[in-house]
Amino acid sequence: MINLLGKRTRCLLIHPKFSPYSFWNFVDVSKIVGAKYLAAPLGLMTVAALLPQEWEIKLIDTNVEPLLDEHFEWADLVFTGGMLPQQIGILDIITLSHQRNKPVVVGGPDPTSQPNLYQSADYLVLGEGEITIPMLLNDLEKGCKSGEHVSSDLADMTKAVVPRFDLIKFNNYLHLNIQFTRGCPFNCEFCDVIELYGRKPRSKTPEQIIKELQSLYDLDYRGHVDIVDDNFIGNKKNVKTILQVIKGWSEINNYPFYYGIETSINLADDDELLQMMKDVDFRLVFIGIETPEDDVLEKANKKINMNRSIIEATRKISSYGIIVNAGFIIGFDNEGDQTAQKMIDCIQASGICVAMFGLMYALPNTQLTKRLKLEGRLFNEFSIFTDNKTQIDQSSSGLNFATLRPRIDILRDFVDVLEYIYKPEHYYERIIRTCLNLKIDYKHKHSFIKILKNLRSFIRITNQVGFNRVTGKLYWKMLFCCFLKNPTALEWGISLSAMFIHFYKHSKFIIKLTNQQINFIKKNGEDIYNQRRLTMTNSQIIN
Ligand code: B12
Ligand code: SF4
Repeated sequence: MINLLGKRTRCLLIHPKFSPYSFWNFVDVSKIVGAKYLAAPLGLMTVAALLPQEWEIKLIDTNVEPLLDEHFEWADLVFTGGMLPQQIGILDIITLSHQRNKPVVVGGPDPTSQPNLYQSADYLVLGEGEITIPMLLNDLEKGCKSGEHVSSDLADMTKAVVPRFDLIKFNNYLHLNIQFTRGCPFNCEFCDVIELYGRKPRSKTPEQIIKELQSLYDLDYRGHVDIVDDNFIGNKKNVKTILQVIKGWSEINNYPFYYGIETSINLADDDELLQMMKDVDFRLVFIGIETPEDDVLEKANKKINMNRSIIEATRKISSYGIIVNAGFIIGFDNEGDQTAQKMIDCIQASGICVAMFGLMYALPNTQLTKRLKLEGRLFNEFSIFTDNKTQIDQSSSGLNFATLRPRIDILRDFVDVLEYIYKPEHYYERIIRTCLNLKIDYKHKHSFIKILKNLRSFIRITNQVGFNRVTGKLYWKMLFCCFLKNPTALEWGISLSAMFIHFYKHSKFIIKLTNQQINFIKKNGEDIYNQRRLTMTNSQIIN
């Protein structure tokens, strides 16, 4: 009999695999720089810090290492969880644990959004772990063999713990993640962040943030730190205080890190904030641009993006040495025939290279999903994944509802835009545009070893893209252009060229999947497609 709260409780945390076909799975790029996956599992590292620290804890991220029988044999208790695209993986881990008679605890964003799918877990621990993990521990102490621990309360971030960064091998990842705040003040109809984490940004204190940075520093991590806040500038006053404190700490520690963030586009309105970010070495931002059409934004309640020039905003941010990556969506209700062209113009003219262009996906529990359900347009089982080869993310599984505009038109537009933006000539044109806009004065300096590693990556990238029929000429042209006009941006030019290896492959894969759907609708009609989607997945229909 296992004593689950005994001193020697062995707890195995398993991070389920993401599909290698995902836009975000930079497998090829990771290989070039000697890593295995984009980012570390911050959720499970945080869970680990919330468990009794006298427990023995092991974290297996199946994106970077195999999950073995011996891991299960070692464990008394298994913890797993994650987001929607990890659904199949989470369910598999429940089965594997049960086959080995190990109790399993499940939590994280997808189980919180759709607990009904995970009833086979022994313990469901939903919502924010800071609130519900103590409830689980309490029940374990009482000897409960199963249970559901739910709370819609939001955690007090000033009491948040430092994640257990020591449980992972840093070299496996392109960058590390940390989180300062949760929540976003805006109210976009399609957004699940505000349903899960609320509209009032909650922040850790500057002292907590420094403690986290110091913890990474003490573990000898150097380089790229991604701040995965829902909206880093959700509370601008607060963020300025945080930046000031980070600046002081960075100066003392010789700028060990540079940063990436997720933010809303109104960052471009605040020069003071941009300068403060530059002073601390922020290099990347991810912005949900979604669509360049104001009337579409208005209907989706994404008003913060309206009445502004995306091109100007991107240029402004780049002028502070910060690269803009962005998300774009097609499939909003009130789009028209001009949508695709406007999207292409916006992406091309702004020079955004990392353009995550996907189909609208109604995520569980959003205002959009509720409206579509009321209108009788939401497909049954709209967010159940059963096939991880074709159900990957919003690009492969989007439009999980009956559309107002003919579905076939949206899908054709989707293909047209993807073909255009990831055509080598157009992508490389954007690299040049981005690199020429960047005014770089970076504070973090690479170590000698990192410079050698970068040199090795440069040789690998040049071998792959510089002597390649599709990208060869474009690559050399871009290198010469950057070298002559803005040599400080050369490193970015090379990195963005490396990313194209992935984007090119990924866009071809998504285009092929989408064309199968288009052909089915052409042959059978949209009504038949919609009827079948009520009970079948997209892949079951088209295959
Ligand atoms: C960083 C991030 C990413 C990174 C992933 C980093 C990585 N490790 O691979 C990238 C950019 C790749 C990404 C991509 C996507 N993401 Co994302 N992402 C995030 C973001 C912004 C932060 C995640 C994070 O680290 N949070 C901090 C940690 C501490 O929070 P947490 O993981 O939720 O963990 C807490 C609890 O959930 C709980 N918990 C977590 N796991 C477990 C397990 C157990 C057993 C227990 C008890 C508790 C527990 O305890 C923790 C402490 O409270 C979240 C939003 C958010 N605020 O979380 C979205 C989020 C997770 N992503 C989401 C989505 C939809 C996606 C995409 C599908 C589309 C998109 N938005 O781009 C893609 C698909 C990815 C793929 N590879 O296929 C949704 C998920 C919704 C859902 N129902 O599952 C979220 C919630 C919001 C959003 N719309 O973006 N994402
Ligand atoms: S700005 Fe982004 S995070 Fe905030 S509500 Fe809108 S989509 Fe969600």
